[in-house]
Amino acid sequence: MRFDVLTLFPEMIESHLQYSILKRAVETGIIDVNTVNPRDFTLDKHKKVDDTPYGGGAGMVLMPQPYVDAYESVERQENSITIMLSPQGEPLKENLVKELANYDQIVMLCGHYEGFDERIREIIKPREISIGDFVLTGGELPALCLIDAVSRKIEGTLGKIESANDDSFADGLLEYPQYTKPRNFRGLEVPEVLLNGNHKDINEFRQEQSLKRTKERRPDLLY
Ligand code: 4GO
Repeated sequence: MRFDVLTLFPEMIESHLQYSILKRAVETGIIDVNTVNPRDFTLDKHKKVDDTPYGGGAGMVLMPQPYVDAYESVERQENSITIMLSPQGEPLKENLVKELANYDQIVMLCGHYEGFDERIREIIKPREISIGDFVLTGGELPALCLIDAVSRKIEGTLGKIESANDDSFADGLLEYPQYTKPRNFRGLEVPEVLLNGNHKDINEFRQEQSLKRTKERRPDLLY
């Protein structure tokens, strides 16, 4: 899977890939992340990427030329999708993450400041995706969330593919509680059923706990 990220702050993307599971995925070639900086495509000597909004109002708007030229410089593979990270987008859910994991290339547009000149959307026609109903200063953190969530669906990224099968949302429910050593910590015991090696009982217990948790915390997931 190849990710191409259009961003004015490429270090924000690169720094996140230096740790843990994503670092290993990059090293083993399971994912390949490239950044393109629209500032490198500006035509004026001040390398200006934004300007004040027509009609007035606060903040700065990203100009179309650097973004569109940066976008057109990205070499496109056959099975590729372009995504704009924006609070106005379709909410990112586990099913969408799975769908995106089927592409060979994901091109992402990260904005900053007040957002994009509308003509960037009109020309590039990206699929617009949001990681939640809140506004951030830039699209880089959402892009990283997407890279992270999609990467862990790709075979070979996680140690065992089973570790993704038990995730929250994998079966539409929240994950059951997990325990590790010691058996007693500050008087709190690990549930007995997890210690007796009876896998039928263990599965039943976990299924019950998943359902209980989902009912309490996210009843919206059940209907
Ligand atoms: C995406 C981008 C929030 C999200 C963003 C989100 N804020 N909820 N901010 O996924 C254009 C300028 C959008 C800043 C960007």
